[in-house]
Amino acid sequence: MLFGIRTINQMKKEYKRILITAALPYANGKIHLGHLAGAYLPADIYARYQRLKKRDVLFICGSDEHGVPITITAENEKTTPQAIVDRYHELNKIAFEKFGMSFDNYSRTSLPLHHSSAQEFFLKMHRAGILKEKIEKQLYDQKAKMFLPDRYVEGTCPTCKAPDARGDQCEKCGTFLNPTDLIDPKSKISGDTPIVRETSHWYFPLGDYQQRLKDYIDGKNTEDGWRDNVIKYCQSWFNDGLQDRAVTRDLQWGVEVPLEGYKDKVLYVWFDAVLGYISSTKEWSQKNGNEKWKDYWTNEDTKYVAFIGKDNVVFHCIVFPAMLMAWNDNSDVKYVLPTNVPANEFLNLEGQKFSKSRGWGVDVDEFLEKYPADSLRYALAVNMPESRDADFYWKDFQAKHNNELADILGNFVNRTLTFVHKNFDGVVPQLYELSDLDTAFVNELSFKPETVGNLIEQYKFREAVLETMNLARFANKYFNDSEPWKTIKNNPERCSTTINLCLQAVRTLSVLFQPVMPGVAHRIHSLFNLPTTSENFSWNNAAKLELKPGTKLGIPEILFTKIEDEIIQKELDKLNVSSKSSDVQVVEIKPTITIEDFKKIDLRVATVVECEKVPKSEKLLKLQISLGSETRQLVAGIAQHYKPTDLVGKKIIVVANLQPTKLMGTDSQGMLLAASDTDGKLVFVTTAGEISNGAIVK
Ligand code: B3M
Ligand code: ZN
Repeated sequence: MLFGIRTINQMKKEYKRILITAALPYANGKIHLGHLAGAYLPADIYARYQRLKKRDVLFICGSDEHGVPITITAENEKTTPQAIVDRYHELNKIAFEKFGMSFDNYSRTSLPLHHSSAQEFFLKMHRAGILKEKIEKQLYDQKAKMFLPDRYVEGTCPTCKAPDARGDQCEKCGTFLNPTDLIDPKSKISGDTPIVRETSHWYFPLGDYQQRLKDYIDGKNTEDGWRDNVIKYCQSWFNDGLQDRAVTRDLQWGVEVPLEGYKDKVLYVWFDAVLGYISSTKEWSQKNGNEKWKDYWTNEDTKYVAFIGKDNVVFHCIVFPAMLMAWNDNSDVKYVLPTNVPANEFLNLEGQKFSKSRGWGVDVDEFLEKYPADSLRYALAVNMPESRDADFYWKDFQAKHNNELADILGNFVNRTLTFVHKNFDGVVPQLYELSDLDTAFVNELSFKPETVGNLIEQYKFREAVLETMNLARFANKYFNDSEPWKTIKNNPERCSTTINLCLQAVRTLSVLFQPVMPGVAHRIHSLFNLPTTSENFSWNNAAKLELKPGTKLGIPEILFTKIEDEIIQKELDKLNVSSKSSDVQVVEIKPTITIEDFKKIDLRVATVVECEKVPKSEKLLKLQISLGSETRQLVAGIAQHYKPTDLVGKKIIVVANLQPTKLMGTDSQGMLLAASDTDGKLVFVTTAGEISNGAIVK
């Protein structure tokens, strides 16, 4: 039996076509670098790679134009939601184009085609008796004559008593709330105190699909390229038990509920948004006068990959599949479920979250006015937040551009082409007998497409790009070791062979870098005077020695102009970060440890009860700390940053099981945790709330 199961799992399904979607960004603001690294760049690398594999690919996206935040923005700006979405749809579409996204269609959910598609889904479920109507109590603004969506209500947080908690969540303490939980609620529209009134809504019974959804997710594993964190996240939802979810809202802006007596309600934004993938595909079919959207969506031979950011996992791995199951149970036309949902973690900027309100961001448009899109794509790709959050640092961007793109890739292309023009009249020279060095190089080339391709198939984009850059490194080394500047004088056949192989490698690199840097790839490729669309630009042929001796080559141009320090300093000044403090963050994260490794460290909360300087030491303080059950002495190197009196009474975190030691003759039983900045500043770690001494930190 077990054997049977294994065999089935090991059979790789042959797909005929690949449908790729990337999360539909809200048309409520401009996309930022975090969005690009989260869902869009990985999706684009994947789509471009699959096209180079000559597979049948359709890449779909569009604007998500509904939801309460859009109506709030419109109110704040005294305009209509339509005007807001028109503005941001256009801006984001242009930003994506500049960034090099290769969507086959970029649609928008305010289109009538989308509204009717979403309504069709709702009606199908309603008619099948799947949806349940429930009467509930909700806050109503008598002055504005409307029910208030969660975010339209503000009041005092019942947990931390912050005065301006939102109806859905308190920003201060993070508690998730219902608007009726708020103390002294106020309508954000009229400022009045809302009343509680009954309203009815339609619910989707997500719990009824729990077992099937669980089976669906259990059938996925990391060997198929599913990310561990995505699977774990779903499992935690299953463990909590799936609940009914309301799919309608008392709002004006959105897809109207297609039932008599419900005209003042719309579909919940997430219900319609995920269906935006389908309607965008339908729009693509309409534009092309075909019905092929059905092939992509309803044919079992389709591999459907949905790229998203981690905050969207539940909607793509649980809610959307359940909706599709509900449809499929009641229709002859059956939709495919996502084959994989590669969700990235978040990208932060210089160590802090992107924040529109705090002005902490980098405008994509502005960025691309000043720096090449491909350099940004490369920098984001090699630092992609695949399994943990990552940061964009300006200094790091500069380093990637200057030290890797210019000094490694640019240098190899340039030195090879320059050499050919100087010594071989700009013509691909002959290949003669291969030396051991040549053979090793040809071998290295020949394995790369498969190695890099497998990584991309596994959604390991960082590694894929690192591997590709390693080829450029290897190629530079081959050039150096072969010393063509010497052999041109004493062994022309050797030199000719070296340069032929270097040119072949330049071509290989142009193909393997195409998914991440399409512009650069195109520029390199055009040097060979080969049509870009030919089989030359195919992944499977990438490492073949296809360049024919005698082919005339174009004149090389500088691929990457270095970015000067002053330019980057200006960017940092804009954000108000010193280049020094940004340097420290670039320190590499140490190698991964297991939870077992971590559990060996016994971290405890303690209170400093006494503190004094260690005699004759400038740096050391001697602390008596209470761990609840015992009092201990420890020595900490923080005397230059804190006076003894700064510490008495403070909660600290200590490593309680560190081997005891003596510092300047003073016993120390444990270590205090502190964070240090590049300028040497040290800050001790403390607790955010009341907690007893001896409490375990985990
Ligand atoms: N607009 C949320 C977001 O941009 C949402 C994604 C919809 S995907 C169907 O994070
Ligand atoms: Zn709170």
